[in-house]
Amino acid sequence: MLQPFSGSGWELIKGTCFWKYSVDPSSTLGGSDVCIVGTTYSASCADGAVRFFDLATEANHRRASSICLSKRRAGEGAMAEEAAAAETSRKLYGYALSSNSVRIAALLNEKGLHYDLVAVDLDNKTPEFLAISPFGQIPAFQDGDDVLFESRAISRHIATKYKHLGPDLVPTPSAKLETWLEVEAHHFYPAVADLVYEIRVRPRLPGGVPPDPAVVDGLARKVDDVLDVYEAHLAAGNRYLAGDVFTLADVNHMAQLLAMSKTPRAAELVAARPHVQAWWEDISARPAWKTTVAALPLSPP
Ligand SMILES: N[C@@H](CCC(=O)N[C@@H](CS)C(=O)NCC(=O)O)C(=O)O
Repeated sequence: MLQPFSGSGWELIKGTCFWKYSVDPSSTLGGSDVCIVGTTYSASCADGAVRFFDLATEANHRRASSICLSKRRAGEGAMAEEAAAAETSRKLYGYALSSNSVRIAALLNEKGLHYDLVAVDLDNKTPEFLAISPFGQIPAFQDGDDVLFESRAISRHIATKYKHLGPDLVPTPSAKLETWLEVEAHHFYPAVADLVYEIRVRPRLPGGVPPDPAVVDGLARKVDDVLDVYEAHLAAGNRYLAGDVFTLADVNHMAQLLAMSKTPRAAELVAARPHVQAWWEDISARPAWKTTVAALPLSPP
């Protein structure tokens, strides 16, 4: 519930607070809590940290509050967790143009976690790399003592282990989240990856030939069918894939959506669907995503 800002008992964190967020009286956030400045929230959490949230929707208010509340409940433990996260050494084995590697970079940036990118030469896989990625594929990830391969397992691990850092990307329970994580893996990714490969990758391989228009048309039709389902889902009142909050399901799509945006034939398929296009514009405007993309040596379409 949004109420006009009344002033008393509320600390101005930055600029002017226009609204205050009212939560269950038994679980108030404390003196300063949440305020909005334009479309930016600042939330003063009970652990002393001030967090910022984007876009002034009521859903985001709820989310900002629950993040603060869970921080507060965790108390000292949460602060120790943040300190431990900051000290953990992380290595992302991959390379910048692998969309499965970008998936992980995007998530680490959302969580504000430092990592070192270890560039892998896929033509000369070292024993060290094969020891942590037995199928010889990137990405692989070392997170302190945790070693993982398979990008979706890595992304789930990061989102869960660091649930309370940055945005909570795995709110539970969430039937939509579970569903759309699987839709990405089994419908969206295979269709889009095949199309992008045919147009952008195959012609650039040694001895590569220009894309076959008939093959491209067939692959584009498969992407069309998949995106029709997304358009209907988003048009049915879902701002994000899991509903009204940005989650891991959205993050997992971003690297492939970026590849589509750099591939005119694929970008047209997104642009033709207003809700899919609006969703992409929304999630790609996130600061963490901009940081991710700025680090990529992207080739022109
Ligand atoms: N299911 C794997 C697929 C990983 C994958 O296909 N990686 C590609 C690069 S994006 C790769 O390592 N290719 C080299 C190879 O298979 O030897 C994941 O999601 O991590």
